[in-house]
Amino acid sequence: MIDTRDNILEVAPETLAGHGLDVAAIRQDFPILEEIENGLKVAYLDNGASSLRPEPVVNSMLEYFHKFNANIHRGVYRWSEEATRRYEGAHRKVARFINAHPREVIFTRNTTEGLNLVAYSWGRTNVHQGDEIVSTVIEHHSNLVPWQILAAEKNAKLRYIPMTSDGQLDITDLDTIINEKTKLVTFSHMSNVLGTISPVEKIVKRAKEVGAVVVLDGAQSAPHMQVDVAALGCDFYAFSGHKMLGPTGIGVLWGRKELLEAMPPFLTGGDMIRDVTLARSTWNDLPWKFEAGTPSIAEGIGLGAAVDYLTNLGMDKIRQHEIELTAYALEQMVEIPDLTIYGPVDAQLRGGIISFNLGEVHPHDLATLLDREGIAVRAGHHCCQPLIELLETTATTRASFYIYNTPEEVDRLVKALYKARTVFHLA
Ligand code: C6P
Repeated sequence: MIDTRDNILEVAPETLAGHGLDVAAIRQDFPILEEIENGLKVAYLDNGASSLRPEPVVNSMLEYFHKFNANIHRGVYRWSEEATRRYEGAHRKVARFINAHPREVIFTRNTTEGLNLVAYSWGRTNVHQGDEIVSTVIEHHSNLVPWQILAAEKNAKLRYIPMTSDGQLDITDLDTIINEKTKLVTFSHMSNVLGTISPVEKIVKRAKEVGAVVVLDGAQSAPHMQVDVAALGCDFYAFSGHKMLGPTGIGVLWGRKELLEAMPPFLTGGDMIRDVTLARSTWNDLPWKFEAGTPSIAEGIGLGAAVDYLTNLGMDKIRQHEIELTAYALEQMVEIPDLTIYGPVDAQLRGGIISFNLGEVHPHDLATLLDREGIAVRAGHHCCQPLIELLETTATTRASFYIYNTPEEVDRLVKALYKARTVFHLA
């Protein structure tokens, strides 16, 4: 079989000089922000659900469609070779982005698929009756349901790290929760409801003491802070392209080479095999062993462009921008009567995510009112039903920030919340 995957290293993206983010310049790359709805520009504060895409990302995908649209790894003609080069190049860009080896970077559809891959492939091989799996009470359903199914299937026990009253992981009893029976510890790097950043170092240290494998759900952290998987000390790290300026339909699972090599494949079929006879098959090298079938080619290329864009801005500057914006928002929001804010009030302890409730007003009603003011937020349980129950509510409204959000947009949110107090007869 002809196989044209390449070993070309893309040129490292240059770093822009300067201090802080030039938000005005960034906004120029997002023409959607100029769209007018009901006479207003939209303040897009639903980045926790999905980010917007800048022109370089859109253009990188258009270029594929316009100039070298073809399947990868198979054709010896120029279009296919170029598509292969760009798609593989995106693996290298992502690898650099998280300080990993490209062979350990598997392109998936999203975080959900990455976590399921670990649960099915690593989990079903390594978790046995009587073993324990440790997760936390603040997890997204994507980092909960796969482990519930695995535990039920294997007759293993699922244990949870609890939460403090201000929405941080309570690691007081970590040494008991993670013990000699623990095979796997899995938790979100940053909560999508509370914004809380997890104490990775402490949990990883304890997990390693008992020889457990550590899975990090990076859906909310990879887009917003510098991630170095080697420094984090975890074994798997999953995230989604669409929350970090990339397209939907593409995500990443990073895993340690030794673990990935020892694991059976997750999905099987084309491209993930080395040799197939009627009797048996052998598997391709990493990462292709875990990328069965024709992948999301344009989306992979788009993710590569997104990573370039973020790298050019600088992840530390992005984090700093979000800390400032969150602190500015919290400072004003704590003053709003009847507003309950979930999670720690210190912006350093959280990402750019703020969940809240206004008196007894239903979050969907509040989100609808905010929409009329040109503010896009999410309302609901955010795919975290157990956590929402622990917060003793049924849903929250959530504002989540990114590189293009401004203090003026925060002011609009705050003003609209005061207006909501009047509309809903709280004032
Ligand atoms: N959270 C939100 O609005 P997918 O859907 O596979 O790209 O990501 C799943 C996922 C996993 N973990 C965390 C911490 C997440 O926040 C998400 C996605 C979105 O909060 C959609 S529910």
